[in-house]
Amino acid sequence: MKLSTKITLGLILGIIVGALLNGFLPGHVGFLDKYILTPIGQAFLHLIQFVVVPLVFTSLLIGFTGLRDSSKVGSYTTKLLLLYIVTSAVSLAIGLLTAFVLKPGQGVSGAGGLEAPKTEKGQNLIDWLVSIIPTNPFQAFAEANLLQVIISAVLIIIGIRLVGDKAKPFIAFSESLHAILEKIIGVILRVAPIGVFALISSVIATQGFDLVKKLALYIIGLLVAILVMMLIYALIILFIKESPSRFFKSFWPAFSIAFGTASSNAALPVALDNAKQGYGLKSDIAGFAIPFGTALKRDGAGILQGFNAIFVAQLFHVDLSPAVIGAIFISAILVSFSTAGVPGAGIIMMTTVLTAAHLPLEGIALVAGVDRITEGFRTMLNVVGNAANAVILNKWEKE
Ligand code: DAS
Repeated sequence: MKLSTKITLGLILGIIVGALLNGFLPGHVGFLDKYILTPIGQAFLHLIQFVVVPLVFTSLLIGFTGLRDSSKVGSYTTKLLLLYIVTSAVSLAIGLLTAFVLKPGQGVSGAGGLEAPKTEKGQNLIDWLVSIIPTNPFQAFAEANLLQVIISAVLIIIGIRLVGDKAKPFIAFSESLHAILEKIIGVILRVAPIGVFALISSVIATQGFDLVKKLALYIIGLLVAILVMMLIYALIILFIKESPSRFFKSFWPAFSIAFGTASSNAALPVALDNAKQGYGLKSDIAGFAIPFGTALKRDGAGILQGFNAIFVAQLFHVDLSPAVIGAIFISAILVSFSTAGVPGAGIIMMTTVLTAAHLPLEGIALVAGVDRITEGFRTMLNVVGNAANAVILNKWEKE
């Protein structure tokens, strides 16, 4: 059986088993989740995170040191940023529109009495730009700060180009490390079906469904917006004369791991493999675009922030003036670029958007309870957007 089929089976079985546990063994769920499902799921997440940082570093290094034309680094970065800004604006607009049309916040009783969970206040743009420059490459590696790892790699690549022959042993070492990491990924992926099974069944088994019923329109609205954006990507791929079905088939292992783990970072090693071996992207493009997108590109997070802000405004009967909508739009785009690729990151960033639009933070407490239900889908969209933009760049470069 193919790996992607096994992972899909793991997901489906996880949903069924989780629902059965939730429905028929509610008294035992706590024990089963604490001692079996969560440890297995976390162990799998740790295994896959083990390869992320060295893999990003070595694939960038191999990709760019192999290039004759060093201006490619700048050209890939500019083109990708341009694509990201346009597609992120589209996804955010879809999130806002869906919330305006479905009105998920109307008729829901407010979050009165609930306290907003502790969330971080986001940085402003200039602070953020300064913060992505690493002061210590080892710290960037140790903290798995992907943007800093990428910038460290680019600086080292510049050094390698200037040094010439003396850098050859370092490049040979990186190539060897990269080959080893690829083999390790192959081994880890053999247990992926069990890992995603444990993660998904844990989510469903421990979910309280009263809140889900109360916020049904919120959940449905988010899922609709995510689906529409995925369809738009399928259309864009068709438009550039590539095959959407080949795209979704080749990247399915990465998409399903994103869904199961709710972490774009965890899906990165698989996405990289799918891009090169599965879809056949040019190796230097895949090696740059996939890590770059994993660090920056989050369509699902943008949709979440836009949709959620309108939801909170409806919940607390706040008038949405053009100035408020503008504040939501700009802050949500920036937040989508700085949301980490780890579970729960979207919720942490909500404060920034709500504060920018002067909306009450109490809404976060209400939606935090159902966030994990939609998070798998939005993380999947994050990876879909990342992969699709890499495919577009590949085509753009070919032409
Ligand atoms: N779960 C996240 C991701 O890994 C981001 C989010 O919470 O929106 O992509």
